[in-house]
Amino acid sequence: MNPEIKGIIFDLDGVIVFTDELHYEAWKITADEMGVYFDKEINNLLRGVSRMESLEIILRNYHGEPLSKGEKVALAEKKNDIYKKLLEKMQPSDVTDSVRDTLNELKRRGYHLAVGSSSKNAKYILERVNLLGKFDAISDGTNITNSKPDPEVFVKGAEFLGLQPQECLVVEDADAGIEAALAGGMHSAAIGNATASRKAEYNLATFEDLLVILE
Ligand code: B16
Ligand code: MG
Repeated sequence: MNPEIKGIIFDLDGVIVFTDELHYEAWKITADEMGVYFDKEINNLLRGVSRMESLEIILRNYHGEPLSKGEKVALAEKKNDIYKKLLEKMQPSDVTDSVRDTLNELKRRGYHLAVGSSSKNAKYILERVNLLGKFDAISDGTNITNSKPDPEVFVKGAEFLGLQPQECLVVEDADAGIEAALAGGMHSAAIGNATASRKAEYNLATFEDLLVILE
């Protein structure tokens, strides 16, 4: 237990919900149409990375005529249209009982809860899974200019909660997100993919482990 921690800022994709498979499907269709090689390993590099930066990573395997800024924006929009169609299928049962019960318990213990996500679709996703009302603040891709590992999304999240960075714990599944939390002067807890690098202050085996470190 760290008495300094008053707020928890959760990354969305890979922590609260698992939209990485839907990102993969949408990028795969877009890349296939362009004849660009794309697989799950490359998709892993896109965790926590903004849409346009994700496109740049995918285009490392593009060997055609140089693309203009407008063409790149059109490709990113095309991917997002496919992704949004896939998101329409999301429903409350896509959030595990473990996540829902843990959020409820953290709220009961008096913690302020926020989301800190690179996604511009964060609010829509939270609405689909009926979690929007659970968070006191949302900081997402619509209110930032620099994406993770820049700390901006979490610094804004702390501001929205009315807390100092050192009063917040960031929960992240991406190394870039843990680096962002460290750069922002926040406490950090890694889950899933981000645990391997051991960069975070805490490593969570399961989401409900949060209740142990915040006992
Ligand atoms: P969008 P997070 C991130 O969400 C995803 O992990 C990443 O793959 C995606 O490119 C990014 O959001 C932007 O998403 O295209 O919906 O704006 O992990 O930061 O919650
Ligand atoms: Mg993530």
